[in-house]
Amino acid sequence: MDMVFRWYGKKDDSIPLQYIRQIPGCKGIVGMLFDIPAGEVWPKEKIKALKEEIELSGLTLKVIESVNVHEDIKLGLETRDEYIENYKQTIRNLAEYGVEVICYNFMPVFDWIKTDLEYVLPDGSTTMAFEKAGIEKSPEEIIRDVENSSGDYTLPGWEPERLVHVKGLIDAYKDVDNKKLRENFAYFIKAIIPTCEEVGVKMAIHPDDPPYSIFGLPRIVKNREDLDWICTVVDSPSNGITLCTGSISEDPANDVYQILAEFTQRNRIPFAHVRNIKFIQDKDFYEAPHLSAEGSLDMYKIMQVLHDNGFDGFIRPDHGRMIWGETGRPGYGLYDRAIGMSYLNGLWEALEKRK
Ligand code: CS2
Ligand code: MN
Repeated sequence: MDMVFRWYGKKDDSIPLQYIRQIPGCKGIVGMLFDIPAGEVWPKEKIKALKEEIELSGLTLKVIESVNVHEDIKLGLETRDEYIENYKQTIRNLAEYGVEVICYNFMPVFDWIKTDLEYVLPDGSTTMAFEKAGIEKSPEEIIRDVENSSGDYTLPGWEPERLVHVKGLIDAYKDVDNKKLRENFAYFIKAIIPTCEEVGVKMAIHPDDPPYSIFGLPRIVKNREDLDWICTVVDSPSNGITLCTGSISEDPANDVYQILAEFTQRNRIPFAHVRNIKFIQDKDFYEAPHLSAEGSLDMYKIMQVLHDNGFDGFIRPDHGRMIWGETGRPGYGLYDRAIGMSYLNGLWEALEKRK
């Protein structure tokens, strides 16, 4: 198991790599090139520069999150072939610089949706939350809220230049139901997996967040059955999952422990996002501190299932709260994610030493 930490790059992340290096047990960076629009090839020089910068601070770059999938691929438009070719070239370029895992998602229009990015907890820290009442707002209102509370930061999947077209994007999906989206996914994954196998890269799809339909948009990474279908449509270890414990658990019908056990046994989880959530009522929740006692998930059990089924991929703590006066990109401060990583490392050590 390798513990890694997400970082947005020198220009887009205020956390110095050296600080990340100081988190005990942190081995590497989950990196990205923030300024390359979906559909374009990630240039080798930029990948090389990123890798060198990260390695200079004593960390590794083996995981990328995300290489985003162009909307035309998800919509199944004729132009998709060109974007798929570019995607394959990006995979080759990343492999050349030692990348082993590429996290991505296949969510129409929105990468993830929360209704509150500064939900205040009793201890005064802030976190992200999702409340159904909030989703009754229009997509435009939600976007405005996200933009207002994200300050100077661009959130992944919420690039302003893309979101001005949101209404048109949502309309474009009116003829794409879950069945059609699955077909479009199958077309994409069948096209890219041979390249991944050739260069030794594992694709790792992130579950939909939240894992049910929003604004009438189709969703195909919601539950065990969807994950099974994905793993079966191309039966290769290169066609894997980023098992995000928070996202998948946002539907209380999903049994996160069972899903982790099954797909670890099937060798299809090269990357795990491990975080806790706390249900407020029904499906409403906030992103809780990682500690089991603070949320609705049993984090010991999550780590135990991974450990006991021989998990040997990458793990990162997922979103953290904003604490100790820190400001910045919601979910991606330094402190609470560092605390989360230490806690997960502690659980893992206990599991290793347990008789
Ligand atoms: C992440 C997702 O920050 C997050 O919520 O878990 O945005 C994730 O990076 C993407 O869905 C992966 O493509
Ligand atoms: Mn996640």
